[in-house]
Formats: sequence, C-alpha cells, structure tokens
Amino acid sequence: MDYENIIFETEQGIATITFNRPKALNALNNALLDEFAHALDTIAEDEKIRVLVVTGQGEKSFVAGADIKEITTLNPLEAKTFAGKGHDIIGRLQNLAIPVIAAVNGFALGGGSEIALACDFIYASENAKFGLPEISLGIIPGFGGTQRLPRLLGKNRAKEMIFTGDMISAEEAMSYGMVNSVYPYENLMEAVLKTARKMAKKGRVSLRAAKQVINAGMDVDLGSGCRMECDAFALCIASEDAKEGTTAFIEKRKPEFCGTLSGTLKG
Ligand code: DAK
Repeated sequence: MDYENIIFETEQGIATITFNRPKALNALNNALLDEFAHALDTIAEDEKIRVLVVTGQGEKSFVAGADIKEITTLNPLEAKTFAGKGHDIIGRLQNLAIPVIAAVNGFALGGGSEIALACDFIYASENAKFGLPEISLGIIPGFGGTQRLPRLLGKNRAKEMIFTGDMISAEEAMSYGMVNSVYPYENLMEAVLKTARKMAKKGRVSLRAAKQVINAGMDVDLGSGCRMECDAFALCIASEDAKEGTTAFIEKRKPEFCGTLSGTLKG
C-alpha cells in the first residue's frame, strides 16, 4: 500500500507511524484510518518489529481528532462504519503484542487522545495539549474515550474533562497519571527512542505475556488477574527467551533474546 496520510518507517526493530496531515493538524479521515489499519496489520505479522512508536508530523499536533469536515458529510450508516472502523483500529492498537509508545508532540484532541490512551504509555512534549472536546460539537467521544479515560484517570477527573471539553497541558496530564514523562519538544523523540530501544532488547515472549496479563487483568478482580499471571508465567518459563535470560545471568553475560515466539504463547 502507498501511504499518503501516514509515514511508516522501521529501523532496528522499532516501527514508527507518523500521522501526516499537518495542514489539517493530522486530523483522522477515512483514508488515514485505512492506512493506519494496514500499517498495524503489517506490524502484527512482522516478528522483527519489537516496539511501535506513534507520533504526529510537525511541531503543532499529534492528532486534532476526527476530521470534522469529513464527519459532517457522513450519513448515519457511513457514521456507523466510520465508528466501527475507529473502534476496530484502536482495539488492534491496544492489543498489539508489542509495546506501543505514544509520542505526543502537540494537540491530542478527541480521537487523538483516544489513540494515545490505547497505547501502552505516553511521553509528551511540553507544548502537548490533551482534551476530549466532543461535547462542544454536540457529540461524545466515539473511539473509546468514555471508557479508557475513567479507567486511567479515575471517574471524576474523566467526567470533568469530558463534560467541559477543556484541554489540559502536558504537565497536568502527567500529574493526573495520563502521561509518564514530559520533555522539551526537540528532545521528545530521542527520549521515546531510548526507551523503545531498551524494550526492544527484551524477550518478545515475556513482553507479550506481561502486556496481555496487565491489560486483561485490569478488567477482572485481583484473584482472577493473579491466576492469569500464573498461567502466563508458566508459558514464559517454557520459552527459549527464559532459558537464555536465566542462563545468561548464571554465565554473567548479557542475554541475547531470540525474539521468536517458538510456539510459546503463539496465536
Ligand atoms: N478536523 C479537520 N480539520 C481540522 C481539525 C479537525 N479536527 N482540527 C484542525 N483542523 C484544520 C483547521 O480547519 C485549519 O484548516 P484551514 O482552515 O487552515 O484549512 C487547520 O487545521 C489549522 O487549524 P486552526 O487554524 O484551527 O489552528 P489553531 O492553532 O487556531 O487551533 C485547535 C488549533 C486544535 C485548537 C483547533 O484547530 C481546534 O479546535 N480543532 C478542532 C479540535 C476538535 O474539536 N477535534 C475534533 C474532536 S471530535 C465518530 C467517532 C469518533 C469521532 C467522531 C465520530 N463516530 C461515532 C462517527 C471523534 C470525534 C473527535 O475526534
């Protein structure tokens, strides 16, 4: 597929998807969502890709939400298709087997915040702004914001943001626990890539298991979550990566994880 609305690059096991409609502040139109879905499928099938970074082109915006000019042209059936596509893509992003970092470099509004929330964690630049302004358009968040934001920030903070539609700064987002770290704009990608490289060296099987168990565990009671952890732990122990990690420790050397699923946790 030729990409026109995103830039999709891979280097040393780290894939980067850059939303690339800077004239529209990287707003999400149908064509961009199709390209994003295609890139996610490519990543899911490529075992050499160990970490994904998503970011926006330019200094101003990560993603300024759904393309308002395009959504006003949708009839109810098309709106349903658009919403289904958005949910499907954001679900796929959240469930990707590898770690995903959102590098939020400016406005993350509406669907932009919702994409960032579906990533494993967020690093932001000092100029970043987060918000769910849908209420000001007479709608509500449509790509999971009403569900993921309260789970992350707590119900009351999320209600305040969703009911007012106000934006919050990167610093505020960090104080709410939405953002892990904040950097000057020019240092953001360097910091993101440093963390990405660190994770890319870990065992693929154990990273995948940890991500699955954390995500699934958040939706169940503690006992059920701990039982999921037990099962995933047992599968990790059977992996080539676990043999390599423990052997390397005993031999006092750095592990070299093969990174393949080797049958363990496959599927
Ligand atoms: N869509 C389309 N174009 C956008 C855009 C957007 N979301 N945001 C900005 N742009 C365009 C502007 O129209 C302008 O284009 P030109 O006029 O130059 O052609 C250009 O980007 C630069 O924007 P501004 O001139 O407005 O720049 P400012 O610095 O003055 O303001 C801003 C920046 C981010 C504060 C402002 O642009 C803004 O408020 N943008 C809109 C933010 C917003 O409300 N986003 C939408 C959130 S709603 C659905 C499921 C999900 C959704 C919808 C439906 N289904 C169930 C069907 C999701 C909805 C959302 O995401």
